[in-house]
Amino acid sequence: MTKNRLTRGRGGSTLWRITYLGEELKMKAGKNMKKALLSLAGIGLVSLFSTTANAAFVISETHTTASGNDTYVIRALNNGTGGTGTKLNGMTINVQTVNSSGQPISTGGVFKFDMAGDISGDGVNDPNIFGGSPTGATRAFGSALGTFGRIGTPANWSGPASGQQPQPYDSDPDGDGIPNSDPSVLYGNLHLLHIEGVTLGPADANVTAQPFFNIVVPSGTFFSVSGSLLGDLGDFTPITTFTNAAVPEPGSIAMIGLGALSLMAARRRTA
Ligand SMILES: [Ca+2]
Ligand SMILES: [Ca+2]
Repeated sequence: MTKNRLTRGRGGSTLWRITYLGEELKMKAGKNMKKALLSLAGIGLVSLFSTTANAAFVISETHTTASGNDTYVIRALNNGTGGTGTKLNGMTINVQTVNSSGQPISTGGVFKFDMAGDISGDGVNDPNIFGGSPTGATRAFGSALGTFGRIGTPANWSGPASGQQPQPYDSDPDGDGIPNSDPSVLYGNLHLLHIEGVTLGPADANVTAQPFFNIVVPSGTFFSVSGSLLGDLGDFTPITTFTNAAVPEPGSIAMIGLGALSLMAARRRTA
């Protein structure tokens, strides 16, 4: 961890730039810094969800919290340097709930789904895991209503090309108008979702990172995103598995603790 003092604000407050595991954080010295450093040391480590570069696709996220749930939007930038072109055209992605060490879990917090619509038209509501395709209500990325995976608009989305798990995602997979199952049971306790497919019209992704997954979980739930993405050139390219879970090295935690103590001591001396 490295730290640099940036500015001296009003009232003697100091803005620090702290680089930790490649993530640059800015924070004011004082009680907010203590809180932030405690957070870094293993409590509520959402801020460690660092940008990940791999081959061609640069993965990033933004998130909001409302009504007890966290909503994450996962995006990919195809920057034109890895032989995959400049667009985002397909994905094979798993989202998995994990514990604080990044290991898969099958209990506790689950992915939330938008179960407000009957996509298969049999009178039983279905989870909208494609954000609106084919006939469900369109959901914008950032929607707190539920988890879905999609590239481009629902109209362009041709996925899943060959699969999603679990199946079925709709209540009438044979299309006879008679419900086969109630997906709210299966999708009401889900810790792993797999979606694969391609778009008909690839999204330009070299200037603005394009969203491909909207993830809604109970606040504080950790998850991982893994799989591969397809640009307009080349084949599917694996992305580095990344997670919002805290997996700092023990030595780093000790360094943060020491840093926090010394910074707070310095703060007291200058107060
Ligand atoms: Ca249905
Ligand atoms: Ca049926």
